[in-house]
Amino acid sequence: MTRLKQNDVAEIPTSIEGYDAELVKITGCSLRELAASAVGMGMGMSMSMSEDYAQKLNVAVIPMTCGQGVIEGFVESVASIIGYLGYNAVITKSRDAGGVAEAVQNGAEVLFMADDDRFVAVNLRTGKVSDNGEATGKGYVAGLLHMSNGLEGKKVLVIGAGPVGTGAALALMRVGAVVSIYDIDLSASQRLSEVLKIQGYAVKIETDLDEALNGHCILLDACPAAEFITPRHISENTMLAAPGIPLGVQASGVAQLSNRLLHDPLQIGVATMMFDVL
Ligand code: 2YG
Repeated sequence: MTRLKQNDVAEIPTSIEGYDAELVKITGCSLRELAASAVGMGMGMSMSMSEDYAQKLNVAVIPMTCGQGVIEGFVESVASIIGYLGYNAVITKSRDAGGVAEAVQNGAEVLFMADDDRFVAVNLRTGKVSDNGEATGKGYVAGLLHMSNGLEGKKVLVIGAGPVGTGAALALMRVGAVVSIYDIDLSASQRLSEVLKIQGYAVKIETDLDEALNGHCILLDACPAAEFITPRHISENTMLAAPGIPLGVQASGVAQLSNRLLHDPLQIGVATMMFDVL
């Protein structure tokens, strides 16, 4: 998982409305609709749940100083995304254990916190836990589903067999996509293939990235490499879902893809985590 930098998240709180308008243009869904569909909630249930639920539900976002420490703007961005969805999100004054204690004492029901390895949301009342990697994978598949008017029987290439790629592959199998996996580490692809086989799903393992990119129009970039997708991999049918930073496609490719590119540093993952723990 790539560590975000301050300038990856600095604008999120002030640009969330514009971001959502862009998301509607690309997927036809708002952030709330997309996250709700990612966790299998019909709009009715999630709207009603989130309407009356929103006023009451208290969410705390807790800065964590361990490892490489806090990222300037990270908790502010997480809180602004949750607030935009209609929930009461508060950043704790204290950090780490003190922040957890403060959140619980102030009656928070859902906690969001991230160290260098895990970014989780926990629902103290139900015990539900949502991991950012898996939630991001699910959220981006929901986006692809809306962008492609259904993925049943369609070939999708997942690049990266880590937490995001795993969440995405599982969500893709559930909607009937024909999934291929590429990871620079073949054993990671094999492990993911095993996980999916246990759940009754068969995937194809790709061993040559260039060949795999040339053989697929629907791509889900779940790997930390930058700019490995070049214009010659992109046709007018190419659709790219690219969660997080860095973006795997070169600037010229971004222009070619225009609104067939779904990409953000944090929003879809956080919004899906929120609905995941409701
Ligand atoms: O509390 C803080 O400010 C820091 N302890 C947050 C550290 C987050 C580190 N993780 C990442 O930057 C990413 N894995 C977060 C999720 C990326 C979403 N695609």
